[in-house]
Amino acid sequence: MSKTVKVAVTGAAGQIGYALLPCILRGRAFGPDTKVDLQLLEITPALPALEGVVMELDDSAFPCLGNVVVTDDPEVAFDGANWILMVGAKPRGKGMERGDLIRENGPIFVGQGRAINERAADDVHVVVVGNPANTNCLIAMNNAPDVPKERFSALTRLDQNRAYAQLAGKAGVTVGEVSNVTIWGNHSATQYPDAENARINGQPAFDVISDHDWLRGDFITTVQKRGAAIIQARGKSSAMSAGNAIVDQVRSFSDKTEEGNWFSAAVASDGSYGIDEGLIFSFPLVNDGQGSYEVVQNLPLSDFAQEKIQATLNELRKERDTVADLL
Ligand code: NAX
Repeated sequence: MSKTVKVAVTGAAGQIGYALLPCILRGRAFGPDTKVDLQLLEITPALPALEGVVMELDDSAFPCLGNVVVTDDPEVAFDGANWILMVGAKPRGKGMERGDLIRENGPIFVGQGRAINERAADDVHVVVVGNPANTNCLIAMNNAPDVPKERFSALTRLDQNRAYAQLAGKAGVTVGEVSNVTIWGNHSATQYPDAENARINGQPAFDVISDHDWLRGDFITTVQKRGAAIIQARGKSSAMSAGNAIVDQVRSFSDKTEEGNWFSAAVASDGSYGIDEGLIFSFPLVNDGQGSYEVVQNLPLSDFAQEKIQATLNELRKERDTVADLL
């Protein structure tokens, strides 16, 4: 193994953790020649289940697997971590509103944000998955003032992957022929999956797919509500596709973006497209492969698109107000 990376995963005994850890250890996230030291965080009652997951990791004989730490202390889990994948969060209970969930999970990200600030490696990157992902990320970032804001992102890659799959299916092509899809805004039902700037085999998606009502209607709502459709069908929320998307997002923040394409992730706004600075908002991004990324500028946005973006922005502003005391 040529190098070692320390990866902390929170909520590691949950169902996404179970799908994510093998993806990482098969070398997809950091390459087959990188040894991965895992630092797995859970709440105390879930530690026995997490021990069971570690037994399965051992039994998988992954050549990449280095040391494994199992803990219920964020300071231990984040110690020297180069990547922190924040999957752990309380699930939305029956009758709970989104606002209740935000207040329920917010404090977790205050404590864990502080632990990142104190203990993580200087080059740490953080990906927040636990919902409400954008606002949890905002809280963690604001409680880790010594870590550059650009190192924090919330997961909207699953939404992007869902949008790729929908467009490919409609056009009768493979997902590899789809590009330039953007998820704007919040990882929630207000997100705006943008087909107006998307391409299929290099051509505008609106030229390739003649059913424009679908592009402006069912395409958007299918992506927005895909999580609920999976729960309806499977009785459980997305886990395999979520684990896969987390690895995709890690890669996108590590590798140079393919020429002419971009990827979506929710990051601290730099004011681009009129989005409030510092708000965690999903944008089209390109990575230079040298450790920094930029928001793709000047994408044309129709009145329809602007209205959608305004709606998801309004939701994120409201979420920010709900947790103002935690920032
Ligand atoms: P699970 O309930 O299976 O697992 C969550 C795990 O987090 C549990 O094992 C729990 O013990 C642990 N946990 C709770 N509080 C913790 C804390 N303070 N510190 C450490 N661990 C803690 O949920 P799972 O299906 O794995 O989903 C995890 C999170 O991802 C949820 O919040 C879910 O809503 C969110 N999702 C986000 C997605 C995204 O695209 N951003 C998509 C998938 C997923 O729905």
